[in-house]
Amino acid sequence: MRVERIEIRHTKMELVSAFETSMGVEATEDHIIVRVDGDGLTGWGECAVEEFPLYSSETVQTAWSVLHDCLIPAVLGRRIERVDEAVALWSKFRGHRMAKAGLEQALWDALAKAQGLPLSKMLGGTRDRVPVGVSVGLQASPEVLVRKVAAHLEEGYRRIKIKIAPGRDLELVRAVRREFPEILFQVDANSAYDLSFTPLFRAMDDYDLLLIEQPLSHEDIYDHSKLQKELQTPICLDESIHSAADARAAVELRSCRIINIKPGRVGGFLESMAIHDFCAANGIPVWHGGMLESGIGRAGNVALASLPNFTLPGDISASRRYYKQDIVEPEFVLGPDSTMAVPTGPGIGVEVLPDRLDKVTERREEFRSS
Ligand code: SMG
Ligand code: MG
Repeated sequence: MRVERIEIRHTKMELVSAFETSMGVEATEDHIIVRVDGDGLTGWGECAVEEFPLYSSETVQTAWSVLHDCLIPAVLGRRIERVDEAVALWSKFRGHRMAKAGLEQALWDALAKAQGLPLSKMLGGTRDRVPVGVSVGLQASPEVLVRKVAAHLEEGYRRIKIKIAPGRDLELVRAVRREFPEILFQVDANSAYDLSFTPLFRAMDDYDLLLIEQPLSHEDIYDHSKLQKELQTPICLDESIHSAADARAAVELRSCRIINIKPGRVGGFLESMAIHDFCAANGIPVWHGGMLESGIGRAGNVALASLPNFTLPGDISASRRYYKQDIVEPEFVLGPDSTMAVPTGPGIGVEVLPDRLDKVTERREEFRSS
């Protein structure tokens, strides 16, 4: 296709309930939606950036600037037949992986539509339903958390992840495990600890956790190898893995036994697939993380999670768990046995609703090839 027009929008969507983690609390979610047009095709993507550099160093502002100054000029007016051609055009620009991933997704969507194929098939997906779970933020007390978990189990989620933070950890794990002895259960620290907390994590070995996600620094791989040696519970890395090279370092150092893949964090689906394949070849299970995406990003996440080595349930919940109204149709719903159906229509397989998108748009800019 010839890339004739690209539009970017800063969107702000109100969350159904505020999400608290060791990094802070958020009540609204800011992202960038990317639209690419060419040869009568339209592709959509989402940059999973946030308002502030808390989870990642990228923000709406940094991604906007890099899209505007570097990534969009690299592809606008060009003929792109395969996504790797676009990635080659912008690979000289370092970092800014969430910005790249949003534009990459829009190109994948358009190119999949050009072939009449669902994104899942383009990426090498092999399943029509993917196992999913829910990520529960920090709550006012262990009792409130237990009630919240009970409500999600009632909705049909079979895997629960809770957020932990220093001083709000073992007590929460104990409370949830006591109430629900059988559930698939894991924790996410979002980098809030250091090695001095090794005894705390060792104590978590008694609670049959599926994994402990990103206990140490967001930039660390080495200290995680020291911690993993002390634990029976697998460590799963999230923030520290930005590329297939990072995944290789983490696996060779034995810093983790499981990896969380988010296309935004690693720069897109191509890099996600490289991590997926490396992990598959090395006996490391992967699962799909979440960045509270709208239905546009979620459609991409579900497609990627249909690849064979995504064997653990993803942080991919129903649209309603995040937003009163999604900006796509059909919205994502929880299916039987805590699974979600992989869209089967061409591209991302959902329709973007223009009025809903307009309603949540804070700023918009359009680029046309001459
Ligand atoms: O999309 O369901 C979701 C959220 C999953 O916990 C989640 N994401 O570290 O894994 C993680 C966090 C990152 C976002 S917190 C602002
Ligand atoms: Mg995480």
